[in-house]
Amino acid sequence: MSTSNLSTETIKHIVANFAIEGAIKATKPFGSGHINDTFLISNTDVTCPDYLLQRINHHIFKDVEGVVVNIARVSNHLSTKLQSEFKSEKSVEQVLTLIPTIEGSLFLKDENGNFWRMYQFIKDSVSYDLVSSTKQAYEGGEAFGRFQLMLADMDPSLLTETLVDFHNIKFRLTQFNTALAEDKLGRAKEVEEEIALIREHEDFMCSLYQMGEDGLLPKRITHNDTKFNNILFDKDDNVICIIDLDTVMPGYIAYDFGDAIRSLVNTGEEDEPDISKIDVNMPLFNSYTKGYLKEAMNFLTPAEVESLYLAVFLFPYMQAIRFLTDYIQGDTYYKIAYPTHNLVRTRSQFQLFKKLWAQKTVIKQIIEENKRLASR
Ligand code: ADP
Ligand code: GN1
Ligand code: MG
Repeated sequence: MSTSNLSTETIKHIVANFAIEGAIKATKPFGSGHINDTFLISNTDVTCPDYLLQRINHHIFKDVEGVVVNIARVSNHLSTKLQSEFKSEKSVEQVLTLIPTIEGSLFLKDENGNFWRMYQFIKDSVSYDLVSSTKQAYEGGEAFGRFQLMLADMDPSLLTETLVDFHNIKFRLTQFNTALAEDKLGRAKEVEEEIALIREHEDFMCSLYQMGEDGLLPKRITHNDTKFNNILFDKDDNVICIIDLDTVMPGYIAYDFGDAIRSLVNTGEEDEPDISKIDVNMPLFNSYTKGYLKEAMNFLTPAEVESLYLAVFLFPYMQAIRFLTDYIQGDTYYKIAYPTHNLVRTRSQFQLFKKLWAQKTVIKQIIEENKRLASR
């Protein structure tokens, strides 16, 4: 079901279950996420907050309670940190506020079996699908670095691994190979070039996984969906809040670096059909890395720093495989706007990967240089 199938009456009926202040003025579909459905609930009372209602895709997030408990635990930890040691540096930074139901639960299961949760809406904020300035990139890098830093002393075993193997490339390759073997819709013949590209780079792409298997990378609490549009900025491009915490769980820190870079450096949209528009904006890469390492060098091990480079290539490659797997399987995972949407997304991500791959040396140098600057 898409957001358009949910009537205003249905949304109002759902909202009535949550402990909101004021009264509903209007409801409207919001955001551009591929998995959940989001609605902005505006308030008649200007002294009360607006709200963001989300229907959680429970076909993907099967343990909804685990998801919201993870979010609540992480948000509490971040709030405590921001109120104490981090307060003096950046007092504007905020944390997501979950609004409980009237019965005190962090989510609602409705009579149709749908799952809902609500946040306080952060006013006067913007998020960017396409990044245009090095200031945005630097601030975003710093924010994700601080996010990881503030969580570095929280025990990862306090969180449930709600999506097991989410960023495990071996698992993604197995899923892809299974889809290809079944080839339910006969789509494999359209993607021979993409299959060849996947095979060519498989070994390199498994090297981050291998570092983990070899015990070189600690499991920490990571965000796992660090698309750049999951950062809310104010009108002066200062970060207000990191959002979309559905996937916070134990992971390797390089996951968050790789996924942020994937969405940040691309000069085109994630689903740009004209691949000639896709290139790497290297000044943005440099600024993000600078901001990120300024914070993250406070806790990263040398092996973790080394792993960042691998993630720069792994994330567009793995994202392309995930889109392609969904295309071959018949588009059951990501929302699509037209029949070949997942194929277009695949090609656009592979183009980004190729452009990054062609600049391996420069990418390595930029990480090294910013590591040096942050260590001074
Ligand atoms: P999805 O998983 O579908 O990407 P998000 O949680 O990222 O869902 O929310 C979708 C969009 O809603 C975001 O890109 C952002 O623009 C906006 N948004 C999310 N949470 C808030 C919030 N608490 N306050 C204001 N805007 C928000
Ligand atoms: C999904 O919901 P959204 O759009 O923030 C996906 C991410 C992908 C992203 C690609 C739970 O995120 O992993 O990187 O699409 N989330 C899930 O745009 O699969
Ligand atoms: Mg999002």
